[in-house]
Amino acid sequence: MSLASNSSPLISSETAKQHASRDSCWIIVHGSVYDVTDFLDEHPGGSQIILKYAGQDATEAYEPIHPPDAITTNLPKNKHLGPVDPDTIVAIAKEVTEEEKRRQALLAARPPLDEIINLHDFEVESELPCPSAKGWAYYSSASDDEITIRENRLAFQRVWFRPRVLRNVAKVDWSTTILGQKSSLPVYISATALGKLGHPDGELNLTRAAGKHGVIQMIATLASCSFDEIVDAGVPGQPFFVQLYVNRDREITKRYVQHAEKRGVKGLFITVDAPQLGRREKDMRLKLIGEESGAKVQEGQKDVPKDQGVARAISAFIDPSLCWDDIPWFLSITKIPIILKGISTAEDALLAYDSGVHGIVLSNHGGRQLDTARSGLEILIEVTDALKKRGATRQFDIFVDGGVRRASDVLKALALGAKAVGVGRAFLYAYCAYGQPGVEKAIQIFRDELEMNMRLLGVTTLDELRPEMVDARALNVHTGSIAEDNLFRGTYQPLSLAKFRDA
Ligand code: 173
Repeated sequence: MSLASNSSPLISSETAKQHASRDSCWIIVHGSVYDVTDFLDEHPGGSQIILKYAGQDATEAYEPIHPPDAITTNLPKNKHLGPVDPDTIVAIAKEVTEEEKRRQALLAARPPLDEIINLHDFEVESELPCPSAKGWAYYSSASDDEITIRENRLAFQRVWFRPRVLRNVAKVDWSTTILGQKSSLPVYISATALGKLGHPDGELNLTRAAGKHGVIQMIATLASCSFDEIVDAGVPGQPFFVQLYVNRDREITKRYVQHAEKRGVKGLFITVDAPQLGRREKDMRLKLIGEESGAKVQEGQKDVPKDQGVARAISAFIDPSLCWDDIPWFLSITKIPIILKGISTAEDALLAYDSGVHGIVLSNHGGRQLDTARSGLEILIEVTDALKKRGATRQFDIFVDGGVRRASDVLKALALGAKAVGVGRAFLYAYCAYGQPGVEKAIQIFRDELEMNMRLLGVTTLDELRPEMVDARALNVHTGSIAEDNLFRGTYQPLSLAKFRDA
């Protein structure tokens, strides 16, 4: 749908084509023509990527990386030139790209969904239909040597169960409340950005599955679908959380938060572990935003080398000066419960408690930020100990994310004091490969595994979980061996090094 005024005359695509230079650059997005000449140097992804589409329809390249309203809100009204004449657009024959042909062939070759029996399966399969190898590289990559992303799995395997028996587990119930909201699982869908790189419907796959099965979705600031599109796609009363990257311009952040509050969002998860984005080398090597990108990492900074990857290119607005002193301001602008996402030590957990926020997520951002940071699960023990020593009595929820792929992982985290856990990639991969039914299947897998694991552990409700039900003595011992044929190993691809050019 075009937001340009209905009264604007139609612009032929031939006319648009004549504005294909740095001096006069028009592009077509969602059927409307925009004059982006003056915006070229301000584009966070650099000017080259826009110039590649100068005079042409840029919708396909634009869609996965921007919310639909990004261009209409960022560009002054007088640069919205009007609707393109649809007859002239049809005249431009659209070629099916090699990439799209490859994706279609891979989609056709997927295993049927009923052959997917665990969450690792999605991780392997989603590589195939991801619209581009570059999208896959963006999602799957983690920082530097990708040690932390692997540790997130390994940590769960250093915790062992101490199951109780003969406890009448005929009926088990794994439902809970998260920030006062009913949830059918002790798991919420954590924020992941740029969903349309993985599936044409992007994050709406999550919204629809979550609404149907009573699971809570955290909406990413940098989702491909706009915040309102996602909330509008929910069933009546469907609870949402929102993830927040804090803008250098606090007025923008304030408007975003207050809009979220008006739309009924139930939890504000402020990301605190990303004052600068980690270097994700798979993403950098594939140069998602194009050979010629020259993306700007930060405002006021000259074009950076072309290998920075998409996430860095579009994160220029994030404020690296965010600090503890800002917390009272956040508490003053909204009544939504505030959770700090990305706490990694007991010291910071205590600061968060003292600051008055409602909770924390012990997280290393899926291994995408500081490599060799510890797993959320490991931090959980020192945090619960520290809060106990402090004599903490007020409601203060602790969440954990990173590497959760099994109900047994969830139960370990809950036994050690987490209220619920976040799962990002596994749900994302489920929809890359299978759309909404994939996400529903992932939820079903959690349910099936929770039922079995709770019975075998000897608990009928989640509040019966206790630290004594696990042996976590090895958790902070960062050595030890894992069976070579462990399923999760197959899901991580080897990193590569720079290659010699062919002679
Ligand atoms: O992990 C990420 O990739 C992420 O959080 C992000 C940050 C900025 C832009 C896009 C994604």
